Amino acid sequence: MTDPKYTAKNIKVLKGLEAVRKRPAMYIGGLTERGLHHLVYECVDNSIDEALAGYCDKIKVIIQEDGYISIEDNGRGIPVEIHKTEKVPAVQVVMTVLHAGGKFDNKSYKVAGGLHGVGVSVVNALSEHLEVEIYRNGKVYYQSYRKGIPQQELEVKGRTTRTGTKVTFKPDASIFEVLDFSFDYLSTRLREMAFLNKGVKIILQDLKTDKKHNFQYEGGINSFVEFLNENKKILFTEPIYINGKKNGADFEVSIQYNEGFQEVIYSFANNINTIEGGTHLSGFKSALTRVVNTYIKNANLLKNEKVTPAGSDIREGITAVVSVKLSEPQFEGQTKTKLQNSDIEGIVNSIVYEKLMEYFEEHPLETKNISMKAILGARSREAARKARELTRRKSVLESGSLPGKLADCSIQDPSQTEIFLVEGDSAGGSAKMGRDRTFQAILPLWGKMLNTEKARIDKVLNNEKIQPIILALGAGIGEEFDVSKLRYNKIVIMADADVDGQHIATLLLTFFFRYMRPLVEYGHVYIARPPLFLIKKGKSKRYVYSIDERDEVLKELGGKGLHVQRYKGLGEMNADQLWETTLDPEKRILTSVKIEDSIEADRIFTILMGDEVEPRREFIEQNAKYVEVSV
Ligand code: 0RA
Repeated sequence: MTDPKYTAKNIKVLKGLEAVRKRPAMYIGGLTERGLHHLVYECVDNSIDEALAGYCDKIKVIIQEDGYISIEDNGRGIPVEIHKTEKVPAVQVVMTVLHAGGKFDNKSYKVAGGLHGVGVSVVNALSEHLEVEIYRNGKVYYQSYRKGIPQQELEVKGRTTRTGTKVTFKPDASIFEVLDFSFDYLSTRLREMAFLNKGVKIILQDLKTDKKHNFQYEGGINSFVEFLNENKKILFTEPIYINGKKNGADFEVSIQYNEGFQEVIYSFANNINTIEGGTHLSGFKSALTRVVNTYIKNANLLKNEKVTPAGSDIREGITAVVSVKLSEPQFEGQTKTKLQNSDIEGIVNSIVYEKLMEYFEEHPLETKNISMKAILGARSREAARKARELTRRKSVLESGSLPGKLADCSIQDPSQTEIFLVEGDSAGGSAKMGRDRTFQAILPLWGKMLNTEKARIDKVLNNEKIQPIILALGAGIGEEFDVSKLRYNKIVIMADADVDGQHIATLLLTFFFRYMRPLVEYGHVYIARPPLFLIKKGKSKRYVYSIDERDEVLKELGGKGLHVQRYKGLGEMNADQLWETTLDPEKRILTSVKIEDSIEADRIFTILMGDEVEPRREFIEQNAKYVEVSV
């Protein structure tokens, strides 16, 4: 410790850890559920890198009973040799120096260091306690840390014949707002990792509940696509699989069509979900369009008809997963999830063009199905355009005219305003009278709500229930939807607290998710929660919002002179009551609808609104009261 150089380094390390502890959210994207689980992914990413390098095929994630979680792999083990410049074992450098992870190896590409890619030292800095065990050179090495600070030198704890790394940590309770690891949350991402890294076995176990999942997919992204289409009616069984390697980039795509009209394409770069797309996705899309149109032309499928399928027609009903692995991914965009590397576009385009042409030659039946579907898509787009023009003449999508039933608010600044979509005319009337008209607008909904999961855009545009919503929100629909034109900051769905109310709320959510997705992604959508009961005792009254709360309040107030009124619907409340319970920002309960994971959300909407009855029944049974928040 008297070596001055060593001390200086020590100070540098402490400064690094301090920076992380000072601004933790900046490193892991939040301190709630998301940030907490990010710690786990950071560790798993390192193990996945070891798998990509070909040295590891098994990763075990175990939620412990005492707030700890462990991530174990059977890779080579983090190096323990003394680091040339830092003069301590390499593992200690990896654990305590920011971004040190990648400096010891020259793997061609890796996951870690990607999106938030901050390195395991950040996990260490944000852990109350962390232990690392390394199995390497026939020995078991051990070191532990508190808040990132080593508690002893790396020591040999025993002998072993295996190799690998095990990291066990307990997140710092003084930093995180949430400390419970969620089996379901981890499950979704780990399953995705297993799809994207064919053959790697990922085990997730929760010792608190005895739940366990084993993810291992020899089919890789083909299995992923089959999973995504699980509850849909497919056009052909075997997914189309294309892969290729060029200039150090490894590309693969799996494609399967279903009878629906949604375009579901997930793209990944180095296992990171590129939500905003990028060059790999656009390379794929343009090649697909070119191949299908070439086939349609050569097979003379259009005869003399004057429609040309556009890319979006060709992608109606497609489910695909695009995955590229490359050495130096560059990301751009609002959430840094858009792949930027320009050479990838051409590489992907040429691989897909060549191999899909080949596939089309060998699979005439599938090819004809895909092409005919694209032609149908083009025809319906033409019909939609006409429908849109009709509605446009009534200036549906242009600025200006507002729906007749809308009771608008008086202030203009959209960041301050709210709109309530109210089911039922009597509730709509009470809401209009009870609201604060300066910032709250009311749109009563009437007519039959369309299931947009099963409809094309032309039908959606002409639906009498949906049209006023498009008009009132003022931001367009579908590909033309522009969230910056939104006339209100909060869009609140207000429906009865019964099964019918739930159903209408789900239909509206489905519509928003499919046709105004940014609305949901940017967190503008809410569901109002009207009270279920009013409990009166003498002059005092209490509104309660659940059965449990009712029982609690009844106990609290005691037996005598209590009067309990049950609200069957919003319509039973007068204007004042509606204000007090459901409109007043000070008192109301709103559930925010957020998409944490659009892959999961897509599956949920397919299950809830699609053709297959059995999975819907099962889902509703299992998730009955969570339906509204689970996207
Ligand atoms: C750098 C070099 C080597 C392995 C690793 C890192 C490594 C890191 C982690 C993190 C979790 N599990 C891991 N497994 C391996 C290879 C060193 C060598 O043997 O040449």
